[in-house]
Parts: sequence; C-alpha cells; structure tokens
Amino acid sequence: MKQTGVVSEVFPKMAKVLMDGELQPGEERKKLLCTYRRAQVIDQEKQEWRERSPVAPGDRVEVKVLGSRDGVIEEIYDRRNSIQRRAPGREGKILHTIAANLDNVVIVTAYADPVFSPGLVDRFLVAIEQAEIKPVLVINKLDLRSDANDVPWGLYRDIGVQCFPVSTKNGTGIDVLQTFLKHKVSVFCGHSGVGKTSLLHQLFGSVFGKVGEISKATGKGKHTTTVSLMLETADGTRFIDTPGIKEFGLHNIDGEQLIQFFPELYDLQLKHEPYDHMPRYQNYLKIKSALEDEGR
Ligand SMILES: Nc1nc2c(ncn2[C@@H]2O[C@H](COP(=O)(O)OP(=O)(O)OP(=O)(O)O)[C@@H](O)[C@H]2O)c(=O)[nH]1
Ligand SMILES: [Mg+2]
Repeated sequence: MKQTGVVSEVFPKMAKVLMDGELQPGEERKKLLCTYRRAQVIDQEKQEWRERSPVAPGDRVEVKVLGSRDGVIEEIYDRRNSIQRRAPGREGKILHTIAANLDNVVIVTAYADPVFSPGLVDRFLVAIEQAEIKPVLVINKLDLRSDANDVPWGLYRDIGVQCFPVSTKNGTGIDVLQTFLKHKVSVFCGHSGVGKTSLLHQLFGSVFGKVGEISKATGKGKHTTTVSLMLETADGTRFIDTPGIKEFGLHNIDGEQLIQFFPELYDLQLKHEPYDHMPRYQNYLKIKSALEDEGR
C-alpha cells in the first residue's frame, strides 16, 4: 500500500515520516521509520553537487508501508523550495539541505549570550532571498537588555525583514510570533545557544529534546540539539528545530552575482546611485571577498 507523508527527522540511512491524513480530535499522526530505496542514493551520486542525505526535513515523499511502524521511501517529490548550504567539513561539492517546502525561514539570534552577530544573518538572508522565501528574524533573550533604545537588529528591520524581539524567559513577544507562524511550516535556524529549542518549547506548548547551557569559557552554545526535528501542533502548524550551525557556506553563487541578493544595494546599483554608505555594505563586501577567495 502506497501512502504520502512528510519527512520529520533524518538519520543515517533512515528517515522518520509523518503520514498524511485527516486526524480525529485526540488522534496521533502515524509516524513511520523508513529506509530509502537504494536507487535514490545511487541516482544522487551522478550529480555535480551531491546532497549529504537523500532527504531533508520537510520533503514530501511516497512511502510503501511495511507495518505499523516501518516503511520504505519509494519516491521523493520535487521541492517547492529549500534552504541549502555547503556541507561544512566535507571535501567536494556536497550540499546540506537544512529543510524543504517552507513557508518561513526563521533566523534565530540572541540579544546577548551569545552576542548578536550579523555575520550569519546576512548569509542566511542571501540563501533565503535565493530560495525566494520571506525571511523572519527573531531576536531572543530580550530580558538581557537594559537599554530599550539599543536595537542592534534595526538595520534588518529598516530593509523590510520581519523582526520579532522575544524572550522565552519572560514571555515577551511569544504570542505575536505564534500568531504570525500559525498554520505554516517554519524552520528555525541559527547559532548554537541562541535559544531555538527553548523558543519552540514555548511555541509548541510542551517540552521535547534538550535545552543546553552557554559555555562560560567561549560565551557560545554547546550544540545541544543534534538532529533536526519537525513538530506539529494540534492546529496543523509545523515547526522544524535544527542543530546550531557555526557557518553558512553559500553555494550556487559567485562574487559578481552576490549583490542581487542584497536588494537594498542592488536597487541603488541599478539606478547608478552610490550604495557604499548603506548599513549592510561592509557585510556585503566581506561575503563577496570570501566568495572570491574560494575562486568564485
Ligand atoms: N536569559 C535568557 N536565556 C535564554 C532565553 N531563551 C533561552 N535561554 C537559555 O539559552 C540557553 C540555550 O538554549 P537552547 O534552547 O538550548 O538553545 P539552542 O539554540 O536550541 O541551542 P543548540 O541546540 O545548541 O543549537 C539555555 O541555557 C536557555 O535556558 C531567554 O529568552 N533569555
Ligand atoms: Mg537546540
């Protein structure tokens, strides 16, 4: 019997699939632990850019059901969109698809602990722009702010990125974000320790997985979440928690094309107006020179 579903978790050689279907009140969605058809893995090896895994969280798949808990992924449907980076620490052209078929990519940052850093945000924004998805920026740990006029995310708000300052500790801003994400599929990404899992505990309304500490020595998180996980609320809202990432390697883009993905700079360039005074100009230059150093 063939049925369809969505990939919720990916393990080496296996994936968990949430099976489609209307649920009765109180009924749990059927989850199957699936292997892939071998041909899918071999197919991939012929491509110029190979994926680290044949499926990603959010992929729509066709499953041959083998029992009440097991199945085989027989087909992977084309993706509506995806967010991808170069797989870190791997030689060659290997891609890591963070998630697929998304309504929102939520970039999670922290006001402090670890300190708000725009480096990763700009790279994410480029990849989100490339994927034609609307970005969302969450600034968590607002309880650590003593000066209400300090708005380090202001430059993103000013270019039209939807910003949500929140605190999972005192509840600030959680309901507004929850309403915004309702009935949609959203992936939560960012550095380790910014509070992605803590935020999802609040949005999801119950606890799963682990929340980690911040290292006193480095001021960074300790990579507590190790596997991405899709959660579904009773009203059909879907969230994907992901492990914290250190870097976001852009792919499929060279130094010359980069400006197109900084819309506020690109607009000025097209009008032959100067843009080197814009707030993100230095960030743009940094990424451009990094791409050129890689020979792109
Ligand atoms: N002060 C403060 N601390 C918070 C807040 N939200 C989360 N934390 C703390 O931040 C630390 C890291 O939280 P996690 O939810 O594990 O962070 P994460 O982004 O999921 O980290 P990884 O799974 O490693 O990527 C924990 O000690 C949380 O208690 C907040 O709003 N304010
Ligand atoms: Mg986590």
